[in-house]
Formats: sequence, structure tokens, C-alpha cells
Amino acid sequence: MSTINFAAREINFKIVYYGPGMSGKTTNLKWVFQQVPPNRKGEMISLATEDERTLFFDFLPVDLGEVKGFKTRFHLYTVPGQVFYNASRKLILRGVDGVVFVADSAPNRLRANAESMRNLRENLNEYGIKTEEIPLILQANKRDVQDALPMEMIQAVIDPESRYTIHEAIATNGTGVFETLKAVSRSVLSRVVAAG
Ligand SMILES: Nc1nc2c(ncn2[C@@H]2O[C@H](COP(=O)(O)OP(=O)(O)OP(=O)(O)O)[C@@H](O)[C@H]2O)c(=O)[nH]1
Ligand SMILES: [Mg+2]
Repeated sequence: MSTINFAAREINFKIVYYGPGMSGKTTNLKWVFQQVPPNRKGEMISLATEDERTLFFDFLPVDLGEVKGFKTRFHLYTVPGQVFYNASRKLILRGVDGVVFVADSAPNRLRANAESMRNLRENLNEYGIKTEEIPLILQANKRDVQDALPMEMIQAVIDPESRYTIHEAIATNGTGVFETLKAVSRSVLSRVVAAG
């Protein structure tokens, strides 16, 4: 749920990067953190295990311009993708305004992508939200891996009704990272503007 701070003329949005373990959610945020100038971002907070897997979440606040005289501040979060951290994933989704689903293009991750999307639907449903009701942007990351899954196969398991365009990405070198972020921020903002 977006929050408006009238005194500071600021609107805050919560964006959650979701997806299976190791799909590149944290890498997306790291790239954004690297590229955004210091006056437009806060600290990036990562609660990670020793081997750099997300333990609870990553958090990065970024300013992405103004709308109607209000500064738009996006709070970017990642969830831990590992299957057994579902309680954390659910908690992080609380109050979400938009979701980026980061799918993994590695050939052995087709099923993990499908399961993570199903898990996202279930967790949103527990907050009374249907996936069709919130801005959802799909990203196929790791397009550089050998024998990357064809885009149609990824789409077939995460978006069988072909509702969405899927953004191709290689988060390690930044390809597609800002396209994805722009798509989700645009989608989230258009709802606010539509609401008056
Ligand atoms: N080849 C390749 N490797 C990538 C890409 N994006 C991320 N990786 C690598 O994949 C591994 C996992 O990336 P993370 O960003 O930590 O994955 P995650 O989705 O945050 O994983 P969890 O926190 O466990 O859910 C790291 O070694 C990254 O460097 C990519 O586009 N291509
Ligand atoms: Mg992570």
C-alpha cells in the first residue's frame, strides 16, 4: 500500500523482487544501487548468509523522479528464494504495491520458476490479493547462460495465459535491469494517477 507524506511531499511505494532461489533478485538490486547517484538513493541493506544467499531480505530506497509535485520514493525489497524461507517471503509481501518476478533461464530451473510463481500467488492470496490485481512485471534473467531456456518455455510455466511481456535480462552486467524497474514503477504510478 503506497503511503503519502504530505509534509515532505513524498509518496512511498513498496516493490518486491520475487522468484526462485539464485535467480538473480539480489543482483538486480545491486546493479540499481551501483548505478543510481548518491542523492537519489539510501543505503542498501542486505541480510544474507555467509555464502551471500538472502536470509531475510535486501532493501534499497531509490527516488525515481516526481509526479504532481510529489517525490516518488520506491522501497525495493527482495525475498529469500530458498523454498524453506516462506514465512519471510509472506511477511515481505505485506503492503506491496508492485512485484517483479525474476525467473531463472538456466535449463534446470524451469520447475523452480513454476513453483515460485505458484508460491507468489498463494502468498498474495493470503493477503486477499489476486496476482491480476497488482502491477506484476516478469523478468527472464540469466539470458547469458549456456542452453538458456527458450522464452516461450519460461512464459508457458510462469504466465500460461500470455498476459504479460517478459523482460530479458542479464543482471550481472545490468542488461534489462532498469527496463524492468522502469516498467514496474510506471505500472505502479499509473494506478496512483488513475486513482486521482
Ligand atoms: N550468468 C549469470 N549469473 C547471474 C545472473 N544474475 C545473477 N547471477 C548469479 O547468480 C547467483 C545468484 O544471484 P543472487 O542475485 O544472489 O540470487 P537471488 O535470487 O538473490 O538468490 P536468493 O537470495 O537465494 O533468493 C550469483 O552468483 C549471481 O552472480 C545473470 O544474469 N547471469
Ligand atoms: Mg537474494
